[in-house]
Amino acid sequence: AALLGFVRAMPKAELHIHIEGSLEPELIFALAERNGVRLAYASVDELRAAYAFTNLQSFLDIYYAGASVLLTAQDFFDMAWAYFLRAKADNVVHAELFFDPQTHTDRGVPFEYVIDGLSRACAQAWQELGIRGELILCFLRHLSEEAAFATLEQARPYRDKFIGVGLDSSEVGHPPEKFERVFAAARELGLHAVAHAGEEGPPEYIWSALDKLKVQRIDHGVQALRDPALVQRLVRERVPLTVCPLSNVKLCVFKDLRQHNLGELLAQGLVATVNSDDPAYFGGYMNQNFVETFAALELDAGQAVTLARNSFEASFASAADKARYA
Ligand code: ES4
Ligand code: ZN
Repeated sequence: AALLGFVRAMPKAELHIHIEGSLEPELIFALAERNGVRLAYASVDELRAAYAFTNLQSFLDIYYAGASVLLTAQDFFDMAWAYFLRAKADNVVHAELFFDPQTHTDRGVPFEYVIDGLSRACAQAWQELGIRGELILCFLRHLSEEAAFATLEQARPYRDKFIGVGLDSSEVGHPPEKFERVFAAARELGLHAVAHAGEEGPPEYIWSALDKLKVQRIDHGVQALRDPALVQRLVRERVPLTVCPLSNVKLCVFKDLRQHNLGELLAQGLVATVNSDDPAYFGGYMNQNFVETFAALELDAGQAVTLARNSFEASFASAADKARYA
């Protein structure tokens, strides 16, 4: 209807997108061919058929396998450029891209190739598409604190090419406090800090992301509603939640989109945003997330405006860019 046209056309910021999760099956096969990488799947259709997930871990296993085709700086550029073209189609004007260097450096790909390809795509997105693209380096929480420190050390010469650090991968059993010291070191470098918390994990992980990692946003955070004192704090401090509705359904956090708590998060005054997470795996990019969620939860134009405003408020855009989008 008219509402959905309005939602599609709204300028918006995307704050929770794993760039490796934008790798479409067709590009996985094209890069496998180009690089002589052998895949465990015979065809695009066979690979797509494997995208039936029961929880976060069942997804991560396939997501890391897909990323194995990325070898050169050009591969990282091509992946991010394809994302920016999709972002343009959805009127995303500002995007903060997560990347997982350890997924690549652990396979022998130099950190430099990863950051060079991604940062060249960000520069071209601004020049040719008018989209501001920024990079956030994520530590894999299933790996050690020591490995995270080694990654931060590798990244230091490229400090000007990324704006922050994040924390992703297997949540349960890997609480934020495992990375307290490495986040302190990153903040010491003037980097922004965010963390996945309360996707599958308990509200306690949201508390420790705030108190131990001193993050500025919570990625997902949908489990916060289980803890009223936590909600009160998030509302009072206006801590944004980067919510990913289609992701949550695909990973069985909610049984279906009509069960999703986005409407309730907004009703309680939380600074919620809508994002795609891993769009190639979860059924769509930004506008697909908006349109399906608005239909399922019967959200209105006022909520659309709130979500778009929240996305810019929650972003790490410059004051000048925020003023332009306000
Ligand atoms: C992720 Cl959905 C999700 N959760 C945690 N870590 C991730 N890495 C990529 N997608
Ligand atoms: Zn995520």
